[in-house]
Amino acid sequence: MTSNKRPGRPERSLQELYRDDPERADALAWGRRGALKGTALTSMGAALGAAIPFSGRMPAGTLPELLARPAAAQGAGQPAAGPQVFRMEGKNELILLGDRPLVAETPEHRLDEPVTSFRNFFIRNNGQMPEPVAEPDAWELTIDGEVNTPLKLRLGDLRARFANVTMQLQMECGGNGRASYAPQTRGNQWGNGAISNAEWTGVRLRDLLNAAGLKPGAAYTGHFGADPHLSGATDRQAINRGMRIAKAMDEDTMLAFRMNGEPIPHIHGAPLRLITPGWPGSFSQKWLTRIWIRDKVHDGAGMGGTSYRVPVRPIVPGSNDNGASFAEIESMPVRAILSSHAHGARLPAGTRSLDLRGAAWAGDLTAKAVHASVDFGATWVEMQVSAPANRHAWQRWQGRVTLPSDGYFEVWYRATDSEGRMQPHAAANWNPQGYSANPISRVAILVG
Ligand SMILES: Nc1nc2c(c(=O)[nH]1)N[C@H]1C(S)=C(S)[C@@H](COP(=O)(O)O)O[C@H]1N2
Ligand SMILES: [Mo]
Repeated sequence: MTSNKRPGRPERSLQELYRDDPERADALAWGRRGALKGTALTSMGAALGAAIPFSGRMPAGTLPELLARPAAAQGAGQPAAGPQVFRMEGKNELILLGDRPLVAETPEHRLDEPVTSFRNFFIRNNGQMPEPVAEPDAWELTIDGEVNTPLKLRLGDLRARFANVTMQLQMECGGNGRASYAPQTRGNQWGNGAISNAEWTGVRLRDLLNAAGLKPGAAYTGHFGADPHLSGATDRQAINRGMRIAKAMDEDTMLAFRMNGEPIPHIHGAPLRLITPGWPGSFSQKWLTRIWIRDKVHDGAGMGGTSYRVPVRPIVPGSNDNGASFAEIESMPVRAILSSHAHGARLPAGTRSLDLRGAAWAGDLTAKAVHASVDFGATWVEMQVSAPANRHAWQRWQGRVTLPSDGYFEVWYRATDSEGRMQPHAAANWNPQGYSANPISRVAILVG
């Protein structure tokens, strides 16, 4: 505590500074050569509660993750500093991001099941919840617009008339990872937990579209659900998105009526929902009542402008842009989660290896590799990545890393997609609504 030119700052304020002004915090805490200054090292060590064995390998400008993101944000710390918890019968505690509409994220380490259970399934509503129906088989679905024979089908008929298929399918919110954007964008500040991989049973959308007969001009779908708009206005949709016909005709795009072998839970879209795997979750309309086939790009709620659209040429982070020249997000980018260890986990003194596991996925592609590092990215260990259960299912990964001593470590983990694209070091292609952030993830581990 000798060569510090700053006035005596209590350690807590360093943590606050990291949160409020990371650039200034880094400028104060880090030397130009990327080594910690003595005083800052002491402060950080004290704030973290442990020495940092690999501090010499921390790239300049790197915030210790436990300071930037207190462990309570993943449900592992003290409730006082933590986020609001969402409790619902049958579910583990979720992280409440919003209550009107209801938005709740799964803590990343809870996504440790190969098939995501109801207990650990995230929730993203844009409107109010519709009333549950007494007779699911009487639920009606309309397919109209650019078709030769409009269809009006009851769920019972739909199930009996078309081939039933069962698949594990990833469904990820387009805003997953949004909290990693700097500057912060508007929207729910998701960490990595807006991802699911349940086993869905239903019928292929393409079978229905073939039965209805697409007209030559059929270009897009438009999806309608029974959930009322937040305002209660009956002429407005809570969300009303649509996709290119090619994705609607993909053999994995499903009208689902069962999730993990049971009727779909009400909150996840009972009795009938779309599952459009690998694309933003907003394409997976819940409480589905109608699919309108359009002869042009659908223009409902959540379409156009900056909604689910990202710059084709990067824009200045934080700037305004009406999104007119942006492109629709289709296949989601490659990403990995770590489910074996919670952020901020404390392990017994003497622990010298970590058995890591998690999941990886890459939209319509697959993950061909996952690497993990415990020395701030200086060296990486290749993990074993399993094949997906079927196309559009996530892939589980596992592997072991070794530690040289007790202390503060960070597990960095990143996936590479089947076309060789790797998760970037920081959230890229900043956009006003914060979609498609997939930077390398970091989880802090304290040994001893
Ligand atoms: N009818 C309807 N469908 C919807 C939504 C909605 O608000 N209403 N939200 C969408 C969004 S943005 C996502 S990410 C997923 C979330 O599905 P879940 O709540 O089952 O996790 O549903 C999509 N389908
Ligand atoms: Mo979403």
